[in-house]
Amino acid sequence: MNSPISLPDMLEVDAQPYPFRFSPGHTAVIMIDMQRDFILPGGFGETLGNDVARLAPTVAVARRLLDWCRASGMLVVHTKEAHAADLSDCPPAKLNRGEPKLRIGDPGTMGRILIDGEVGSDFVEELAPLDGETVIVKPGKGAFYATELGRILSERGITHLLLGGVTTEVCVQTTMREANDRGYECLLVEDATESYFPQFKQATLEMIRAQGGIVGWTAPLAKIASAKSIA
Ligand code: C5J
Repeated sequence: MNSPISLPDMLEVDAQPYPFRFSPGHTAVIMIDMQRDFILPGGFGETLGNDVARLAPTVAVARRLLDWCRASGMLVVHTKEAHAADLSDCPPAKLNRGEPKLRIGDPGTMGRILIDGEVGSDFVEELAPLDGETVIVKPGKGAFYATELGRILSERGITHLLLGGVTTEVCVQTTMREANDRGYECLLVEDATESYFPQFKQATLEMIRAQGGIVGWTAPLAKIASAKSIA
């Protein structure tokens, strides 16, 4: 584990649609659903008919983002979309939607699809949480719905969020919109997020930062890593 380095009180990132300012001590990184079920063959993403290989390159960037945030002493939060073994937290509308090869709870090559505690629902190895980091298990797309996330952030005095993870237009965007409505200033790290549909990723980035940042900001990791210290 990296030892915390001393970072200035306020940083400015060259982001879109305009510079994003944040204090690492009041900022959390939220890494959304970097689970085998979405990233590896045999999981939930693939059962829905998606080409999961599209997500693989994001893993290394997400790791660099986490490491930068860890080194800055920021709060690190990992989310996973997963359900109780008895499916009591999975509404029929979610369970029965579409015509997947396997439904949530069915046995797959990595255990039962999208069930908490199964191998498939766990994080890819490179992005495993470190001791003491916060893990939120969420039954929905948004990380605030039916979870303790809001309470945890507010107890830690968090005002700003950096977001990454998968998939951009589903769980990541939903969480960013939930956070925006709760008053958080949010930046989505462009290359630390990915979608099965490149056009949906692009549209999401544009929607977020349109109209003067109606949902928030976006920037690639390189711009975060080269954030300027400001007085
Ligand atoms: C999806 C997610 N795509 N984590 N979940 O169903 O974005």
